[in-house]
Amino acid sequence: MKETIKLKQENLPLLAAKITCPSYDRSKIKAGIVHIGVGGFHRSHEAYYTHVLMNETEASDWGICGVGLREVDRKICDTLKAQDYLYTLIVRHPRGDVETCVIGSLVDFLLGCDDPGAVIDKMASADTQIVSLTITEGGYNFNPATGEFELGNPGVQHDLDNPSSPKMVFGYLTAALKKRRAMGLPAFTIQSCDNIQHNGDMARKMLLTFAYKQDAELARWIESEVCFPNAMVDRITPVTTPEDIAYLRTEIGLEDQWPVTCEPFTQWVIEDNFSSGRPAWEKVGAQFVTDVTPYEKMKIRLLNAGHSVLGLLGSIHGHQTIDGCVADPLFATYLRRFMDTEATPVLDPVDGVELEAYKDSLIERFGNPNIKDNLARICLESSAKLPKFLIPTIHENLAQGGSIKYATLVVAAWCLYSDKGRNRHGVELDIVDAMKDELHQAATGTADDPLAFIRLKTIFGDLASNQAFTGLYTKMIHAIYEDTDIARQMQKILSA
Ligand code: CS2
Repeated sequence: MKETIKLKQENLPLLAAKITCPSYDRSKIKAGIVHIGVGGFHRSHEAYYTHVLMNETEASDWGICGVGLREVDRKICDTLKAQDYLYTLIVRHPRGDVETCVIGSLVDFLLGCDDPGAVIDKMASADTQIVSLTITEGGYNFNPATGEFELGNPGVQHDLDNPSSPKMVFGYLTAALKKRRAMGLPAFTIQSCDNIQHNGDMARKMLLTFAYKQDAELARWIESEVCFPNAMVDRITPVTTPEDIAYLRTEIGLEDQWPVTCEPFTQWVIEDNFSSGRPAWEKVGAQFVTDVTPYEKMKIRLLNAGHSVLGLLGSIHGHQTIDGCVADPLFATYLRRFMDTEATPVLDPVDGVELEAYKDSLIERFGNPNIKDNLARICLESSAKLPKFLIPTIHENLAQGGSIKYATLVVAAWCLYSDKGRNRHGVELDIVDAMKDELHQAATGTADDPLAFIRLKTIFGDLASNQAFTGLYTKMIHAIYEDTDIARQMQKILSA
């Protein structure tokens, strides 16, 4: 077997002959950013931009200290630590060319469940100017229908009772800000990188609700001192597979236990609203704007919703991946029709963006055959995603008398998916969702009451009392329960 080199700081000089490595001196980097939620997306996006910035300019104040709050984060913590926080980014182009580079912007990692005080101290240190988040849509702890903070969550009660050993992100942020204020340090920026429209405003609202419960005076300080820039983030990043690890071993002779694979496309549009300093990410492709609203709406309602459309319909049909779906002409046509007739009419114009070209590019990106983006990842936590990605499009079209049939079939398919948990061939589906039991419970009522699923108010709001919706939805429910061949139903809708 070919000899391999372990990914570690001391091996970088050896590795530099085989793969692009950081050109900056990592020993001089200070962690100006603390990032909570070091998944594949953070590593292909914010950490990547920051790494390129360090390669190209003097930016040694902006290293990243990764943070995981829970036991499930132990694996990434241990893996990165054993590699001096280095990892490889594998960028796969549609035609097969592959670019690889070692990313060096992560310089530390702390695990909250082991030592909450260490995480709070790190956030409260004078070096930290930004705390950024990729905690997923569900991590914001909002009620999907009302958008309000869920005070009833037992984790919230725990954090209110134990301010110095919190479990949830808002408990940590509040504790760290309290400490900074007491030390006379300026507030840090809280920078959300999740797929939520107005993600900064959402983070602000959730944090303030929590902080007011804990300490009203501190909450008022947070309200006036902390900036929460809204941002649109984009780079398709599938789950790392054993093949990715094997690829580096055999092609490069590099031993990396947790690389990240992603597509070549990347975009980051950020509102220039920071509490203190920020990296000059605009030098490496990020766009700073005064209002991110049209960009984020366009991306969430077309890309993320498009993913969910393919994810749910494709899962029932038996497709495995997003590129597998768009290689199927029926699914590709259905997706484009959804985008053109339902998503686009409720979007606002975006300066400098031609929507037709944007949609063309999305379908091309989805079709990248070297990005095997599994539908299980796409359908993960649908209960937190659909209320942000898809259901608002239905509401807005209902309000203006627009088409809803393409999106409505997706909701009906979600009911069938939650009810049976199997695809049309009877193969069990890998469903991961914080509301899995409630969704299943509601969906099983469909046989007696076709609207049982959409009566879940926390997700659907008052959709069950909208007759224009329920009439169509009921028909679709009957149709797919009688004939689970979802492709036939899609075909019928396309030709109606
Ligand atoms: C996906 C996103 O989670 C999802 O459902 O739509 O992770 C998507 O791949 C990213 O937002 C792309 O930027």
